Amino acid sequence: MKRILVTGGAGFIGANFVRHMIEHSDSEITVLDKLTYAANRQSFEGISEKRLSFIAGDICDYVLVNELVPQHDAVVHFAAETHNDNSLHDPRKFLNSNVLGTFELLEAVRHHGVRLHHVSTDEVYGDLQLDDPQRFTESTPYNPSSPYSATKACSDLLVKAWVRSFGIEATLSNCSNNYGPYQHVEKFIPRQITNILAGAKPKLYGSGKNVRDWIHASDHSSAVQRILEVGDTGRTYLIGADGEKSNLEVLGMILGLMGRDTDDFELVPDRPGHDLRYAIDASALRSELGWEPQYLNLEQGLERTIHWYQQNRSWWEPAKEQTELRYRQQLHAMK
Ligand code: NAD
Ligand code: TDX
Repeated sequence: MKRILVTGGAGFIGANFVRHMIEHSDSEITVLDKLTYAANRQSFEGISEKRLSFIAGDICDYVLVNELVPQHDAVVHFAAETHNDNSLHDPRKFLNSNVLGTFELLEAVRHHGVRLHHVSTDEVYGDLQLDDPQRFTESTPYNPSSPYSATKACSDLLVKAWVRSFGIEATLSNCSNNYGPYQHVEKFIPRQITNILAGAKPKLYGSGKNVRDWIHASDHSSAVQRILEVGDTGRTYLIGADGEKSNLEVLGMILGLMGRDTDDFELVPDRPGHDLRYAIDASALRSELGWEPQYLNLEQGLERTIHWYQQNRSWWEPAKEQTELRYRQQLHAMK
């Protein structure tokens, strides 16, 4: 697969994927990204223009999508509105980009006969109890909780329907919570790291008992590459790295690694409808495609991530104030 169109490549995981593919393949990449608040073109610094072209545009733009898709051997679809808290306050954008945008891409790959990989989330399965011995598998029924996860579930179902009804060549993946460099400061881990760096207290929702199953974005990238290269058409692969931790535990690690007391944070009101626990069983990906994650120790991965945010203040500082203002406005609207 020589020419790959990466939608949403200026966002967190898309940028990590582009960097991964530049290093681990000889593909030429085109990024199509609308440059929403979540995008950052600085994430491409240092990448040669011979390997990467950038198009600022919307996946909902029928004309643009139909011009770009046939120029590529595959589309890897990351573009989406991705933040649960935002979806509770302004869901319309989520319907447009996540559902209608995916529809436009599906129609384009159908008409032009191009391979698609659709990137999705474990949140489509809803949540698990803390003591449930089960983890999500590809046969877990869909049961999304938030407007964000409902739109991602909808986009997954569209892809499955286009495979069955029109025979498009597509694969899907549902991944657990990612962390690593280039993640927007609205998300849990970078928000807390940058709060500490900016002299503010970390903010923990509710009791902090909620569990997330953390995977480094470079491991997500290597899994997507493997699926793209050898995955079976029509299949869904769950991606995870056995990284379950409560939010309180993760925050404790960040505080400890940054030389603070582990109780030096603020409890803030909980997210409405807050999913309790996510957990992925990725054994099919490991046994069938031979994929293995490289980051097996969350504390070491967090240490590197903290170092990255310390060294790259110019990447995140411009978004910090606006993000915290948005959080204060959302809290006010909830009262
Ligand atoms: P992000 O918010 O950091 O980046 C999303 C990117 O998509 C941004 O650059 C934005 O400008 C672009 N975009 C949004 N709407 C667009 C549109 N209409 N047209 C073109 N570009 C558009 O998101 P992320 O965390 O990198 O997530 C990427 C994908 O991975 C999403 O599909 C998300 O559902 C999925 N995912 C994320 C996680 C996670 O932990 N972050 C876990 C599993 C799956
Ligand atoms: O300030 C905070 N304090 C806090 O306690 C924030 C921003 C979050 N949290 C909690 C809420 C969640 O339990 O931390 C956990 C992680 O929150 P987010 O980073 O908002 O991620 P989450 O809602 O779990 O969703 C993420 O993983 C799945 C991504 O944002 C999604 O795009 C992805 O699909």
